[in-house]
Amino acid sequence: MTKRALITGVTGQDGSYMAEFLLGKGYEVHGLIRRASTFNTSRIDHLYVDPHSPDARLFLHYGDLSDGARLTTLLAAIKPDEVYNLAAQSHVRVSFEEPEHTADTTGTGTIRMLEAVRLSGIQTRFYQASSSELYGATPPLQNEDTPFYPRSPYGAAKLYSFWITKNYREAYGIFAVNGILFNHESPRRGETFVTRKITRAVAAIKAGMQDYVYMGNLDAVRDWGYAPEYVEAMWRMLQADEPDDYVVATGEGITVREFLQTAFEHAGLNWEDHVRFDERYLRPTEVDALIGDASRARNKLDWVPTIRGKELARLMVDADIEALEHAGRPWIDKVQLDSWATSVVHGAAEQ
Ligand code: NAP
Ligand code: F7E
Repeated sequence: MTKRALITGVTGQDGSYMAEFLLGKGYEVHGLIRRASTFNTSRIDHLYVDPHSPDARLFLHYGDLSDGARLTTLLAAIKPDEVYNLAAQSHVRVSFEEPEHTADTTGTGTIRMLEAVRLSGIQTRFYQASSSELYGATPPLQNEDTPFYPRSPYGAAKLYSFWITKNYREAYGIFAVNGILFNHESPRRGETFVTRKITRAVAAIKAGMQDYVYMGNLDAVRDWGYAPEYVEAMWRMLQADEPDDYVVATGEGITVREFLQTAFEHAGLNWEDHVRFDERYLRPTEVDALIGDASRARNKLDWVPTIRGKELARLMVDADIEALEHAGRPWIDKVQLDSWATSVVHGAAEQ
């Protein structure tokens, strides 16, 4: 029997890799997308097959985590075997500017999804995208027993989602799991997260399109892993015999400064010549250090990461240099090239 999955946040970094992964496993994949005035499906366009075709296995549905009635109707209609709740306002700095919206999407959105599962009465397995931001001020190493201390509206919203997922598991017997994922990146990472901001800037500086990139706190330590490996961990959680919560991390932390240095050096550049400080990128409360202990995932799910921090930096620099070279081809409209440069320099209200 073909398995059916529903992915919220299918247009995001993780959602796109998850769709790819599940299609590769023979699943029928349904994705929730938000209506926008411009196309927002660039990360999954390569997976799309006209739904009229008998070969189509990816189906997209309009919806929003703020619209509980729509989520309930969709769950009942699709009857998925597995739900991956990946949608969220996922930017920590932005959550200080839009705390209420973040609470509504990243927090309350989860209860709307869980209610949709409960009310549909179907036996679906539910994955909640929890985050290492739950640990916040609690120092590393962090594992499933480490106390939570969130440091942002984003972290606080994810804390609610973590506990309500656990509560629905205990109260209603739903196979609901939390993946407590540490930072994970890729060439598809949103352009305003620090890794991608850096690797895009390296590509643009190398190409002579800009001279500087403006950054905030370079002392923060993060445990950066590779997103395609992390979506496999999510899937493994839903294949387990019993529902549980799992840390997913590489176990190695490096500073933002070390990531910068590695990325610039990989392109033959000295980062100190090109990086400037802008306090705009500081946060009212910072998370100093996140390094995860993923022993439970290794022991129970047989999940082991292979790509970490500095290797990831090099991989992402290569991808952004190549992307820019493609954008610079003569048959591409110059406007596209300009808009790349402009968005790197001005950051399009970047964080
Ligand atoms: P992302 O690239 O920012 O993607 C977020 C997705 O959520 C996008 O598809 C976005 O749609 C969708 N979305 C946002 N608000 C929505 C709403 N109100 N209704 C429906 N969809 C909405 O995030 P990601 O990096 O893939 O992360 C996936 C999930 O894991 C998120 O929940 C994030 O908080 C969590 N997480 C991420 C990391 C990490 O390091 N990447 C670590 C731990 C946890 P649009 O494309 O239309 O904006
Ligand atoms: O910041 C510092 C910043 O925005 C990492 C999300 O996926 O992972 C992500 O949250 C660090 C922070 O990610 C800039 O202060 C310095 O210490 O890439 P980031 P994040 O806040 O760790 C967690 C696990 C999630 O769950 C989230 O969804 O880098 N930093 N200078 C900067 N950060 C940004 N964005 N821009 C800067 O200029």
